[in-house]
Amino acid sequence: MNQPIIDLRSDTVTKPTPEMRAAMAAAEVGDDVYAEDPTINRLEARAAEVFGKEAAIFVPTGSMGNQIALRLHTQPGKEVVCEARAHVLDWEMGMAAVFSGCQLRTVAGQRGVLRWQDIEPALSTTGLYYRAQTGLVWIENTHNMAGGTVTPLAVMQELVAGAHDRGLPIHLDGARVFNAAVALGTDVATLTRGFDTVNFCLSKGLCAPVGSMLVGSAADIARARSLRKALGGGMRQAGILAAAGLIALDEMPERLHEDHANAKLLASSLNGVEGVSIDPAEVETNIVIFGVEADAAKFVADLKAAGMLAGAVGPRSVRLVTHRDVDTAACGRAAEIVQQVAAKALAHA
Ligand code: TLP
Repeated sequence: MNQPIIDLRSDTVTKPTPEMRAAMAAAEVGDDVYAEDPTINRLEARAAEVFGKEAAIFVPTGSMGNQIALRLHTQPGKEVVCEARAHVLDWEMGMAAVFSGCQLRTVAGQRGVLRWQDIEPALSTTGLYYRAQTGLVWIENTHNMAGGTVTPLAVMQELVAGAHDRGLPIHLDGARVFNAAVALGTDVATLTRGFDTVNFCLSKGLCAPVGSMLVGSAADIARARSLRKALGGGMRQAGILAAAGLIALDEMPERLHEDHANAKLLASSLNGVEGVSIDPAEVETNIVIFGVEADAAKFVADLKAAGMLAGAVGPRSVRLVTHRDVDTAACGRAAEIVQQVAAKALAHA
């Protein structure tokens, strides 16, 4: 019997759970541009409560939530300081420039993790009239392209204090902030305390089909409604989506530790395999990035031919992301497939 293809390209590929589908079918809806969708209103209130912030807004994607935040906190001509491989830099289509007229100033973190001492020298806040001024500090936790790395709580607090001492707002791209909180054994309100805005995704490991949330002060979220409309994100009876989002928010974080365990299993099975480089100790959440001694795009194509999907995230690096729809047994099979493909690649080298 043919095995189903094992899809580890991203946790974005998760399908809504049966409970989500039932809740979606039964969702009470209204026109959200008039703020009349009761299910969206409930989701926004709940997200604000979970994060300990004043307000929240439902947006179609994490990219939109991030871009609204960037615009909220800046003016054209400002700099946004972010990590060198931040999602906002690599995957958001240059929108910091297009939508907000800002440029990104990057700082390389330690495996994606920035400390305040890394950021401080990159700031420009002296008011020098011939130098672009820093408008915003941008943090990503977990850090995607660094391999799901976690910024610890004490560092998060140091970053908030450092930014605010310099009079700067600080935004968290927390697409996977629940993974970070689970890995640290804390809750998202504690982990994100003091951040002016936090963007998090319902549609990744939390399994909702669509949607992200931006949380922050009531004043910022009120302005965010106009910015969301400007980007074409004013949805109508999207309570159908929010119904799944409520389940994602309240019920799914508690199972993320399973994804983390599967990622560790993958990493330890690949450790020592010839042609693959990985340090299992560096796998902290649900993302596994390993080096290959071959062209990564070709390696990924060979994995596909052998029954699994992965992503090439560098010329010689491959990303696997664990999630609810790939169980432990399938992760074990995936590790075997990677081993076979690595052996084949070496034989042809
Ligand atoms: N990440 C996607 C791809 O875009 C790379 C993935 O498969 O991991 N912030 C971070 C840290 C993200 O990882 C992502 C998506 C986003 C923002 C954007 O979210 P969406 O895809 O909803 O716009």
